[in-house]
Amino acid sequence: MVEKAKSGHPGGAMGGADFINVLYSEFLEYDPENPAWEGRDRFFLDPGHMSPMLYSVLACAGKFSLAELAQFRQWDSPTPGHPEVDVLRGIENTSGPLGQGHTFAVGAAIAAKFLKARFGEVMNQTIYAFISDGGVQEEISQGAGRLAGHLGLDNLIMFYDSNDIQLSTGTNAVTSENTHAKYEAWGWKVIEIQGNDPEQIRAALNEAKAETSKPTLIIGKTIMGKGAVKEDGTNFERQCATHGAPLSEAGASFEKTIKNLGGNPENPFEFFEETKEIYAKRAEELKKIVSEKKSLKAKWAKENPELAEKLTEFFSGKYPKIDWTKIVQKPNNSTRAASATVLGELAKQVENMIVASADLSNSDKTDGFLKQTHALAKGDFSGAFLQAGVAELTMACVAIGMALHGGVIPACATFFVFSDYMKPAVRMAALMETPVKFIWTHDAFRVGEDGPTHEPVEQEAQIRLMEKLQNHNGHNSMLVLRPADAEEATLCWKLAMENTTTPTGLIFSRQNINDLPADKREVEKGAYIVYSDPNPDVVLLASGSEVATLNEGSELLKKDGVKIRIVSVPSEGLFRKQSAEYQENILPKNIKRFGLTAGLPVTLESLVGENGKVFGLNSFGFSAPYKVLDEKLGFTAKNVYEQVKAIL
Ligand SMILES: Cc1ncc(C[n+]2csc(CCOP(=O)(O)OP(=O)(O)O)c2C)c(N)n1
Ligand SMILES: [Mg+2]
Repeated sequence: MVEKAKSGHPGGAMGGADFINVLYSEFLEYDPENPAWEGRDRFFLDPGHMSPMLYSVLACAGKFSLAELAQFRQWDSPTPGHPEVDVLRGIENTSGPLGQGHTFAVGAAIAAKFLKARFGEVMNQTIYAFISDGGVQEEISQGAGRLAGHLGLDNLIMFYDSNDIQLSTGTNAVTSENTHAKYEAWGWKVIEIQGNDPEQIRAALNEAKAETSKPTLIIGKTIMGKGAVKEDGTNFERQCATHGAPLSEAGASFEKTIKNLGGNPENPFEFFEETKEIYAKRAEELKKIVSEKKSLKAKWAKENPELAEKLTEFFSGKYPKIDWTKIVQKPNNSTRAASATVLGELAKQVENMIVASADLSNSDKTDGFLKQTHALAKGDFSGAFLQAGVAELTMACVAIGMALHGGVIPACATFFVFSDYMKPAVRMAALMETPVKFIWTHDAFRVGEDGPTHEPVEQEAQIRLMEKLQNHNGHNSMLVLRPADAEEATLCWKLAMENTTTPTGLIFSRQNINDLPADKREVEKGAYIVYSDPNPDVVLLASGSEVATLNEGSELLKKDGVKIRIVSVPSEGLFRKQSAEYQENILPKNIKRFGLTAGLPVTLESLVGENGKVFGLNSFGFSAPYKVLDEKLGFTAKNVYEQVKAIL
């Protein structure tokens, strides 16, 4: 595949192929007739560059044709360079950014435990992960390893393709850690094998499956570029050069290598007879395994009709039934506290929601949810809250893994400034169209005394870029909502729950906000008129708590006879999806605009345009009580008045 594409990564895939072949032909339980069957085992690949290995076993299992393999890395082919989630083809996750794939597996294993605690044996599955040297080195593996060990995820089996070679060097150039001891210290069972020996792979997988209290790491010592030979027939294995270049380019002979491996260099795209037999036999076995599991489930469903209905509902991925009238907000509250009110009700009404926090539950107010449930713990997955520890990227990937598993609705929370630690995962959630809810509180410099390290400035502009990036379905790849008061917070949460096709970011304030005078908050349009005089002279627009500041400033402007309109923009991305007519109604072209943002001015510049002005923050901020910062930085009614007067 790599040779034909003239690009790709053959070496790692050649070394890892033995493991994945044994896994798919003997262990992984799935339904060949119904790839989306919720009870299937899951396989999560971490090193996406080893995609040829995955596409190949999936081709053996009938999910790809040889012609599709030959289209590797080409325009519009189902075999892109790095695999992209496609459950119908057996691909559970998009992989490529090292470290994330195996962390998704940890999330999936948590979701599986959560569901098993509620539905019993019908949700008994094994989650497999495949990691390589790169993934082990990525910092996120610390979080994933810690959490999996701490929670005793005995349904998780991870194979470590330990070929001692990475992209530009041998691993010995960068690490001398004892990976075996490290995972053991985290509470894993660790087995070491020769990773190209099918007997040892089989034995290790059986041992791992029998484990009942810990996740298992199988360290497989594998051979990079297994079987590669040079033109003169001498060995060309364990060469760094085969990591990322076709064999012929790396210094091996493609023809001789194919021959050495038993293939036909004239026609390398071919199933060997024995391979066909192995996979045909597996297909028969799977039929039996699946029909047994399904009849067990049918019996269970008959005995537990309500549970069975619930299971179907959980896996429908649809917007759950929520009675929003139960949510009553206190006046003039912070939006994080308003979010806690919503979460408290969601905990009661949405039984398959799992909320996580990176050690900030009492600050990010996910404790509103936690108070109605309890944390997940080793041996007890009856709760619905994940204490993720201080590990934002891990938490984000775990939440994504839960969503990929299906059956649960994950949300995760931290301070907005630390969304920086999560951005690579947010991007993957957006690419994979996983509907994770990212809760970010302490939305602006008003964290005050904590100072510039904790004051988000450029974060809103940065995360809103994801609203402008389209996913494969041509939709905004993410929904980003920053509500302007407590009532808007409820409505934004409603939009987040209704959004089952992309991730949602919810940005909440730390400080209290005065309620807006709006009668009707049309947050679903992305922007709406909070207040308007007839024939306004100026439109004041903002998101979040700045809307309330505009409102205060407008009182001073009105005293001067200025006619104003105030617009709240919880989501520019959503607003831009409305009809041109709606957009024009809200922001008429011929009226001057003034934008106020606690973020970088660029956050609002495209909405305000040239015929107006944005007042924002151009620096990292300062350490002081937030009311002092409001004064010093100009986030006051008086400054709004002065700024607006200056442009009129
Ligand atoms: C987050 C991230 N950083 C860097 C890369 C680029 N990259 C791809 S593979 C690789 C190293 C691979 O080493 P290993 O995982 O051992 O794979 P092998 O060389 O054995 O195939 C690197 C640095 C990446 N894909 N993701
Ligand atoms: Mg390696």
